[in-house]
Amino acid sequence: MRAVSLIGAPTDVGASDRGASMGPEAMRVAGLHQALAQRGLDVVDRGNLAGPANPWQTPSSGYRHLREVVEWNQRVHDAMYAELRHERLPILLGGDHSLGIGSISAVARHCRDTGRSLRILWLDAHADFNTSELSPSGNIHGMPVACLCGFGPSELTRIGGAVPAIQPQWIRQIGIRSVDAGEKRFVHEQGLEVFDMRFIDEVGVRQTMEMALEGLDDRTHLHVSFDVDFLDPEIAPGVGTTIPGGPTYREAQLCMEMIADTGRMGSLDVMELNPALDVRNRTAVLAVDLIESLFGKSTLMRKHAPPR
Ligand code: Z70
Ligand code: MN
Ligand code: MN
Ligand code: MN
Repeated sequence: MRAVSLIGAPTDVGASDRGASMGPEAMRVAGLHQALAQRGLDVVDRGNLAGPANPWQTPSSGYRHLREVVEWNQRVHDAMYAELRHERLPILLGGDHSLGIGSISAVARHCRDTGRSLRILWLDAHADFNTSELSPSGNIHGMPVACLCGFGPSELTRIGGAVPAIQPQWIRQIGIRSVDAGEKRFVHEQGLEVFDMRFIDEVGVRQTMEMALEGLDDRTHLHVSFDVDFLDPEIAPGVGTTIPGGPTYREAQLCMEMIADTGRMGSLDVMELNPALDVRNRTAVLAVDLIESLFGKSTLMRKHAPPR
């Protein structure tokens, strides 16, 4: 698919830190549209979705702003699904990561429609696998993976028309380094495949990504959910929660280059960019650079595959 659509979802209702609502505009200012157009893609910017304001309240019954999160996710679902139906590759510009529920449930629906299998790469410092019982914060951006797997309030789990929207075995989590105690037990119980930072330190990005991308075929739709806090805070300060010990610039580039080499990416989320905490928009500029790699920018044409 060479046609790409940008969808802005300017909200931080799923978080307790404010500012991810400015993410879409920062990505535009960093030149995302032009960078992709320069790669020969047909790029359309659909502008920003509209939704309820952030009411800035404490959690109630275990969730902060559940009603608003549901509404935003319904709109994200509809917008992503419409692009997929038109054979365009949607790029969701977040916005906090709770919107991964609407995005990925739309992708899963599209895969059911078209008889494809789905592989999800979840690039994040966090597992985002909390439930309201397990969550220390009530913030729904810590819960999208659980909701997609059917563990969450029905208003969120049913957005894509099938419950659960996805199976845990379809997911590969990469770069994880901050997981809450109850969440950790639940990740193990559900058998999520997690390549955490220790794994990456021990085997390296190359082998990690080979494992995460194993088994794709020409019927696989690959969805990449990129939480910008995946990156090391030294290179990416513009996120709500900086967690030390993330991938370096080159490690992150290699992840993206190896994803591009599969030729299977059919949809992308770029989430949790927080311009209020950034330094001269450098995190947005870095995100654009990494997205260019996801779409096949490479330093040189390669003559040889490197030895194993
Ligand atoms: C913690 C929670 C979180 C950011 C996700 C953190 C969740 N596990 N934080 N993304 N930035 O509150 O559930
Ligand atoms: Mn398709
Ligand atoms: Mn996340
Ligand atoms: Mn995160």
